[in-house]
Amino acid sequence: WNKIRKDCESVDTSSIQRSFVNHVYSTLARTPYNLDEFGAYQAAAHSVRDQLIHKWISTQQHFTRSNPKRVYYLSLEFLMGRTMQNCVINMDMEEAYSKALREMGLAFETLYDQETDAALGNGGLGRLAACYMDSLATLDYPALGYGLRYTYGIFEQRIRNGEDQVEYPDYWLRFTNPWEVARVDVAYPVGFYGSVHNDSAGRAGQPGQPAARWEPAEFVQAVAYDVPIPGYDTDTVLNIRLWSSKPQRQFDLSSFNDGEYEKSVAEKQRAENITSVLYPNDNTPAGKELRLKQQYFFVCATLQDILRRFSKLNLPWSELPNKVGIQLNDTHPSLGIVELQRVLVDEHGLEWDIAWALVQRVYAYTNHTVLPEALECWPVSLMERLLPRHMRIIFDINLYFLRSVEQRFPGDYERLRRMSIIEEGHQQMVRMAYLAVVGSHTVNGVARIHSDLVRSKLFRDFAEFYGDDKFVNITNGITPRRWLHVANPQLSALITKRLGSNRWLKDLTELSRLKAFADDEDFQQEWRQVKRTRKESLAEYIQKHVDTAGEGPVNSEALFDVQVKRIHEYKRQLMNILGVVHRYLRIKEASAEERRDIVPRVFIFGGKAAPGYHTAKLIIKLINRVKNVINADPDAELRKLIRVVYIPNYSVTLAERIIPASDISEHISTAGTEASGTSNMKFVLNGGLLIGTRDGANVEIAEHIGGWDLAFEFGAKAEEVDDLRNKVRYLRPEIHPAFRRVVEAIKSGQFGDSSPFVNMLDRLVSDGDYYLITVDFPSYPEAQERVDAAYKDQKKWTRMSIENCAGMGFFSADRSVQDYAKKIWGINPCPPPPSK
Ligand code: 26W
Repeated sequence: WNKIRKDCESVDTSSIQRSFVNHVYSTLARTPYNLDEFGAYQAAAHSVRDQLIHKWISTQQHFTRSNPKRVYYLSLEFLMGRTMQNCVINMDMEEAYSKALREMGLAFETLYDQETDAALGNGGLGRLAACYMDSLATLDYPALGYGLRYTYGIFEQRIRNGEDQVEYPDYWLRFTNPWEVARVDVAYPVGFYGSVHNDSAGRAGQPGQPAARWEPAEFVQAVAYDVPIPGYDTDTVLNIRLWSSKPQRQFDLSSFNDGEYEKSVAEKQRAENITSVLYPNDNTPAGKELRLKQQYFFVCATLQDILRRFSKLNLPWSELPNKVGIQLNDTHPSLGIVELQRVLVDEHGLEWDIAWALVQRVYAYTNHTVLPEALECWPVSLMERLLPRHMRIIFDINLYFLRSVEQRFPGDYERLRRMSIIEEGHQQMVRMAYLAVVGSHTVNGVARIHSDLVRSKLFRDFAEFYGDDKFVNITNGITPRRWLHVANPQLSALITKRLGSNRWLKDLTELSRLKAFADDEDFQQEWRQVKRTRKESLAEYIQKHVDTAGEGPVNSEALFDVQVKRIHEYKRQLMNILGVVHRYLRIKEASAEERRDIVPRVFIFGGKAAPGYHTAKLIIKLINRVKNVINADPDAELRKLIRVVYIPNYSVTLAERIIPASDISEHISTAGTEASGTSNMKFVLNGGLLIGTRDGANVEIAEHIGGWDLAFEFGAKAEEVDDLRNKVRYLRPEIHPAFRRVVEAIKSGQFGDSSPFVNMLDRLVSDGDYYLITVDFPSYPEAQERVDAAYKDQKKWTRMSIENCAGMGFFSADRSVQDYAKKIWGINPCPPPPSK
């Protein structure tokens, strides 16, 4: 067996060719005569998959033998993007595949474009999970990701009539998925609804004797699909296990015999519904029963899997926290806390207190937002119906917790009300964030300023109660493999050439050695050449794939100004487009002489709005209206100076194209609202500069690159925001004339019928400017002027660009996961033994 297996693993040219041809014939049932590009991609993908699976099996065997503490990363989102190129690069097989296929007359690199994104996530949080899996694998950590295998990923966005977002289903599994392994042998039952029965003593839910029996009324099955994740420059291949819901039986025999065929099919449908669609909400809970079902389905199956692995070790329960660490990616999987308590108490007969101490030592919780409307709360009534036993356990957890608070702060009922996991009101609600805090040993924010706000504002009472040690910061990071090496091979090659090795791909702090060349004339030229190439390639994409209404190609000599991210009021795309209008009006009135001094700009927007988020959709409409008018301005000279592009359907794959092409990118959230941001890191890593507020990771990026002299900062500080909001609301300070003029221009109909926008704009200039656009506006165009001035001096600009990139070492996801491993999980790398 071993000898034959070694043979299968070989990646010399002829083995690759044999494997490729074999997949063309026996996997695809095709021949060279009817093999199109997509078929060639599929055969290549299957061949790469074979390689992946060998290493993956070895890794899993090695983990089982070494038996270290493992960490389980629970996330309802994994925004993976494409896989094939990332795989061959991480496994160092790109050249081998390229050569093998080239000899057969095929260009391997052109096949990458055939792959559809795996887009099982909304934005930052889902992409972060994907980056962390790459880093965990690269550093050989014994980790496992868990998620859901949605049949439909994040919707496809199209722009209708040149202005409105419309959503189309993303049926990404249409042509089967070579990057997963169906595990029909790994399946667990998951129950819903039903009733709770007291234990024999009849004291269910009572302190000291809380065991009870839950009899669910409905069962579905969770079936595992495994997605292998190769590390870079290591043989470690980790796993993301995604659950798919299936009916418990193919059909209900009794109803089938009763002739109720339709009913039995309906039951199957209902089961499959659970993992059918990713909720497209970013930062606002859907509040739907199906979403709660997804969450419970997820944690129920995951815990059965984790506990089955633990039970094979034959250890006492007290060992659980020494073998299992569970990281909750936001509150979405926080029912896992309740489920573990239920299993320990009801199914394994542990004492409540003993079980609860174990639960708290197992879980840790990452918070990704402080926006109040984004915090998940579930109605008690819904929870009671869907998960009656869990609801009782939550009440008990809350009871014991509040008793302990009362002990510390006797008689402070106001405090108890504030800290209660159950929010009282006309409808009782479960505050999932509080549940997550109480059930975890550590809570972390995702950038320093964010973690400070988490500790001092969002969970202030909890920090006071538990002490500050429970609340830590782990600044987000990104994988330099995908976000520099794969996305920008030109820059990667230049950096490797200059540093003399590609060690920086595993130790990103190596980039700091680039500082020495920031003023080097030759290096500067090559650096600029890379950026130019990438801008031309994006211009080409826009020309080919974006509806530009015959406006002609964008000028790749112009400054590319990019804002790509989910559309949200707090991210202030509205302020950006109002700034664009301001600039447009200024150029319109400028003399020919003044115009000679203006730096030409292309404003590039991209991002999806949650389908039910009215204001976000309105912002998309406004951006496109402004775009349509500016790009069609009769003044051809003006059109050379300003251009607006909306790139539809922003995705991981598009990000890989757009980010390397940016000169400046916008991270302009109201201070204190963006937890971290991660695209800011990606842009800077690719030599783009930032314009931004003192928010999220912007603050730390500025520090690491050498201060705000190397980035363009503006706007109110987080500490000032509360006062400013009150001021705007109650005192109505004078609105800046430039801002008034912009609003008037839109209201006058200069960008078409203004009626859809009137409300949104009037709110800004009356008392509804919650995100302080009118407050930050004057300083925003000012910061843009500093950008223009800096860009005019190309040497200075290039130096800044190099210094920015050189400072990015800290923002590698490798550093982030090492922080988690040390500060939260207490796990060590488990590298594969050297192969014999
Ligand atoms: C249940 C509704 C819902 C859905 C998603 C609430 C909240 C979310 C996420 C927390 C939204 C999200 O992706 N947050 C982003 O997380 C990134 C990774 O930490 C940060 O970089 C972003 O600043 C943060 O907005």
